[in-house]
Formats: sequence, C-alpha cells, structure tokens
Amino acid sequence: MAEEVKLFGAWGSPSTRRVEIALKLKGVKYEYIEEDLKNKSPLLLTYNPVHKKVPVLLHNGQPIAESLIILEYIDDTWQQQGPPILPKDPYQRSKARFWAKFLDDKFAPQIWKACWGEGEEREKGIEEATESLKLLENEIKGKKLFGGDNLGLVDIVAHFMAYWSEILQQLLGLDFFTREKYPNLFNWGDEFCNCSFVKENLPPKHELVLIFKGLTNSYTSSA
Ligand SMILES: N[C@@H](CCC(=O)N[C@@H](CS)C(=O)NCC(=O)O)C(=O)O
Repeated sequence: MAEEVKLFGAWGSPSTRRVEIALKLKGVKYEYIEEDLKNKSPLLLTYNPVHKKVPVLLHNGQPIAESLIILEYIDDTWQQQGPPILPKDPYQRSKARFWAKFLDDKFAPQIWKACWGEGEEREKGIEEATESLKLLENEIKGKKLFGGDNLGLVDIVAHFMAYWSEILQQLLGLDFFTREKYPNLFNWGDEFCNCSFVKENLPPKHELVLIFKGLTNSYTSSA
C-alpha cells in the first residue's frame, strides 16, 4: 500500500521549513498543503486541536504536531532511508535534544524580545540573546555543522539563524548578530545554506522581507 504523507504548513513558517528539510533529507515524498494562518482550515484544527498551529504531519491518516516531535518521528519512521537526523549514541542524542530544546525554549523567546520588544524590553532581549549566541558560537567552534560532518537535528532546528536573522535585523535596524561578532556561527550558516535540499527550501529573501514587514506592522499596530 502506498504511504500517505501530507504536510500542513505555511511558507513563511520556520517550523514548517524544519519539517520540509527533514523530509527532503530522508527522501520522503509528501504532499504539501499551505494553510492560511489567518483563516485556518477545519482540517488543521481537527489535526492539531491543542495548539491549532502548523506544522502538522499526517502519516497514513495519523496526525503528528509540534516540529521537534515531528522531526524525531520522521527519523524513527524512515530509519532505513537517508542519513540519520539524531545521532545513534545515547549521550550525543541527549546533547542534540538539549540544544534543540534550548533553541526553542530559551533562544527563540529572547530573539523575539530583541526584535519586537519595546524600549527596555528590547534591550533586555538583546542582552539575553547575546548571552545565548555566545554559547552557540562556542558550541559550533571547530565543527562544520552542529551535527558534526553531517546535518542533524540541531542544524535543522537552528536554521532560522542561518538565513532569516540577518534579513530580520537589517529590516529592524539591529546589529547584535553579525559575522564579525560570531564568525563560527556565520560559517556554519554558509555551510548549512549550501546543502542542496536546504537551498531548495529557503523562501527567496525578497519574499521574506515582505513577511517580516507584515509581522512587524501587525506587531506594532497591536502593541
Ligand atoms: N512549537 C511549535 C510552534 C509552531 C508555530 O508557532 N507555528 C506558527 C507558524 S511558525 C503558527 O502556526 N502560528 C499560527 C498561530 O499561532 O495561530 C512547533 O515547533 O511546531
């Protein structure tokens, strides 16, 4: 029986991009369904009734939500296909999960505050994000990718830093994350963006600018 793999996502969503990168890495064929996040489809709400967010992966009728969980599901399900996303060694596996969680739980909110916070809140966000960036700069030192020689979980989760953050900073007139300050992280970003299946999945920069402008406008007008 042919497998059914569907991905509900949004093209401007970094969490969706993670899942697409993982599916491409594993060579899994899938149907992509673009969601309008301002008018979510009844199917999305049925498949992710708890968070009501993209991405959702539908595998033979079974929905899986939350990008970190989806990435592990893809790795477990298509073990025989493509390179592994998580290392086999239990200690290395736990380290990969640690940094992936760090990026989502700690770093992402700091970046959000640094970019869209106002006044003192923004300053605090920049200070906190700088501390995290220093930790990440140290973690990637001497390595080609976070996964070592091959792309892995942390690279996929951190992809936002490789491509989006520079554009975002330019738009917002910020400069706390630069090549001069974080040469290792920027070298990693170049390496990461040069992987063919990553390149294919990155939205064109000019389109990203439009998304970020929309986000910036909606944030400022609702604040
Ligand atoms: N922790 C979730 C975050 C997913 C998320 O924030 N999705 C955003 C797009 S990137 C979304 O669906 N936003 C719509 C909403 O919040 O209503 C994951 O990693 O999958």
